[in-house]
Amino acid sequence: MVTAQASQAPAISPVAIKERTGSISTGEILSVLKGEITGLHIKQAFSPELAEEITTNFDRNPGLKERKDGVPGQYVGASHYRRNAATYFAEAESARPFVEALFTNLVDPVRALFDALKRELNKEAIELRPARSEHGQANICRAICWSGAGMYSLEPHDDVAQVLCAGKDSELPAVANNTVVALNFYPSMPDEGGNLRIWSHKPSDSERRSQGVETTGYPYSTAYLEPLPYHDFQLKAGDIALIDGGFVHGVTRQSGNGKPRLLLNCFLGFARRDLVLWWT
Ligand SMILES: O=C(O)CCC(=O)C(=O)O
Ligand SMILES: [Fe+2]
Repeated sequence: MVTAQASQAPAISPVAIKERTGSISTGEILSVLKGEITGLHIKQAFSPELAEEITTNFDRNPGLKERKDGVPGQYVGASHYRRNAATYFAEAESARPFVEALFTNLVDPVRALFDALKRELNKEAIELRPARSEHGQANICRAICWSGAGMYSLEPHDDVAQVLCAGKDSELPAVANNTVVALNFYPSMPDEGGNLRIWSHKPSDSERRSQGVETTGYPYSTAYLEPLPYHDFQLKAGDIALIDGGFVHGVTRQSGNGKPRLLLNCFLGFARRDLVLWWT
């Protein structure tokens, strides 16, 4: 039975991590999109003043809601997770004014990144645009505070299962043939905890099935992940992190001064050689 047991152990995939301080470059974003870098952490990538103003706009946002899809958190915007294309894009359309209100009178740092990436990709005849359908199109990002009460404020998961299951009428499943990149901006962080943890494991379809998470990618158990090495990104307000969302990742419990952990997030990836889509 040794062989049967060995085949159940999660496969280890090496992670390539890059961490530095400064402005993010479009070349680095492309390296994550191409799968050359697994995790990119840019410290002090946007200003503390901008970070604080976005956090205030989140706290006061009339579109702030509690998540009701089994993942504990408060959010502004729309999530395609466990939704079909019609529902997701309709929600994205109705949430748009609230997402825009996060950036009232500010230079939106997420849009600035996409504008720069778009110029770079256009030079290679690659289009960059939001995912869309007859029901609407994706917003630039969503804003979320995770509120899981256990060891993780966001349980370990992968971002690919939800893309594979986005529905036949959706543009998204094509992206799962390539790297699904999660793009994360952190406007507010507690002094301790709230690390983004990435495990050296990119589950296959059969590994997902063995864990019963083939349609959601969420959550992977502590027992399943126990034998695997991991890397913790220790984030501060003003940081940006990009990861290959196919790798299992989660957010450690936060402690410290009670400052909220606020995330601006979206996903992006190649749907075709000449098309990069983003969605939330
Ligand atoms: O909050 C984070 O750092 C990660 C968020 C995440 O994994 C997700 O939104 O899928
Ligand atoms: Fe994720």
